Amino acid sequence: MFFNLLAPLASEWTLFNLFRYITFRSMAALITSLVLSILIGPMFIRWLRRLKAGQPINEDVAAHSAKAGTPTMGGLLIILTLTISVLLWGDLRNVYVWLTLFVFIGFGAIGFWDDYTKVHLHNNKGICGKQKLAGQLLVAIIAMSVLVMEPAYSTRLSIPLLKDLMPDLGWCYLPFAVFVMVASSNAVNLTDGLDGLAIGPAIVAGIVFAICIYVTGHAAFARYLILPYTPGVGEVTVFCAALVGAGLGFLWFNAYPAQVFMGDVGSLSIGGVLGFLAVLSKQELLLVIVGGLFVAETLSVILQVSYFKWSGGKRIFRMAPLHHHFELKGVPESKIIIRFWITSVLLGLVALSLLKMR
Ligand code: 57M
Repeated sequence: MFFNLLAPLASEWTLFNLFRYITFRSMAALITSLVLSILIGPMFIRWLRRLKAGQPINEDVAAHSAKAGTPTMGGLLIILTLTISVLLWGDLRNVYVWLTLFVFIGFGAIGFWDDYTKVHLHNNKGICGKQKLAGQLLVAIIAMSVLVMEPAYSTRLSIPLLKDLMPDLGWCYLPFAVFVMVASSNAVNLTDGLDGLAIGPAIVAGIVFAICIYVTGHAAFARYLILPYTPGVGEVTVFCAALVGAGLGFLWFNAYPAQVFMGDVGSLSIGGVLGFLAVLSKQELLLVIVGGLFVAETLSVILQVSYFKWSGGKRIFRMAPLHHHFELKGVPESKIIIRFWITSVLLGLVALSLLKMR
C-alpha cells in the first residue's frame, strides 16, 4: 500500500524514494509483523483460551500430558500479522504477491477447518484425510493454473549443481508443482509436534527463500548466478520477510514451554506456502535441502509405517515422526528442539552455497 501511495510522490519529496526499494520494504515488513505479533500475542492467546481452543493431547508420549489445555490455532496470529504487513508494504498491483497470499490463506483455511472440527466440534481426529487432501489439491491447482499462465514464468526445472540442464516440463510442470506444495504442507504438519520445532526451520526456510526470490526477480543477479530470471517475482521478498517476522513473533510465545501451538491452520499454511515459494523462485529441488528437516520427519513416518506393515508389527524407530523417537529415548524436549534448529540452519547454509556452485 505504501509503495502504491507514496512511491509516486518521490519527485516531490525524495525521502519517498525509499518506498521503491524491495530491500527497504522487506525489512519494514519483517519488523511490522514481528512487533505486531509480540504486541497482540498476549491478547490473542487470552482470546483463544476464552474460546476454549485447547489442543486435545494424545498421551502416548507421557511428557506431553503436562501440555494439556495449551491453546492451539496460534497460526491465526501468523496469518493475521503477516497479511497486514504484506498489505502495508507490498506492491498491491503485483500478481505474484496476491498468488502467494492466496496459497498461504487457502492452505490456512483447510487447517482452520481441521482445528475447528477438533476443538469446537470435539472430534479429536479432525476432518478426514481425504477432505484435507482435496482442499490442499484445490488451492494448489488454482494457484498453479494462474502461475503457469503468466508469460514471464518458466516451466523449466533448475537442477542444483547443473547449469546446463534445465528440462522444460511443459504442462507436466503443473502436477509436479502441486505435488511439491501439498507434500511440503503435510511435511511441516508432521514436524509440528514439539514447542518451536516447526516454526524454527520455517523461519530459516523463509530467509533462504527471501534470498532466492530476490535473486530470481533481479536481472543482473539472476544472470550472474545462472538462475531463471522472472521479472516481478522479486516483490514476493516482502512476503518472505513478513513470514520471517511473523514466525519470530509466534516463536516468542511458542518457545518451550509453549503458551500456544500453531495448529493445522499454521502448519498447513506455512508448509503450503514454502512449497509455493520454492516453485516461484524456481528452486523446487532445493526445497528438499532447505526443508531437509521436514523431509527427514516425513521419511521417518513413511519408513516406520512401511516396515511395520512389511515385518508384521516391528518398528525402526521407537515412534515416528523422528522427534518422538528421541523423546522416548529420554532426550529432553528443549535439547531435541535446539539440535533440530541447528541442523536446519546448517541445511539452509548448504542450500545457499549451492546457488553459487554451478
Ligand atoms: C499432527 N499433531 C501433534 C498442535 C500442532 C501417520 C502419523 C505419523 C500421523 C501423526 C500425526 O497425527 N501428525 C499430525 C501432529 C499435536 O500438535 C497439534 O497439531 C498441530 C499440528 N498439526 O500445532 O496443535 C501434539 O504435538 C505436541 N506439540 C507440542 N508443541 C507444539 O508447538 O508439544 C505440538 C506443537 C500436541 C502437543 O502434544 O498435542 C501430535 O503429535 O499429535 N501421528 C503422530 O505423530 C503420532 N505417531 C504415531 O502414531 N506413530 C506411530 C505410526 C507412525 C505408526 C508409530 O511410530 O508407531 C504421535 N502423536 C502423538 N503422540 N501425539 C503418537 C504419540
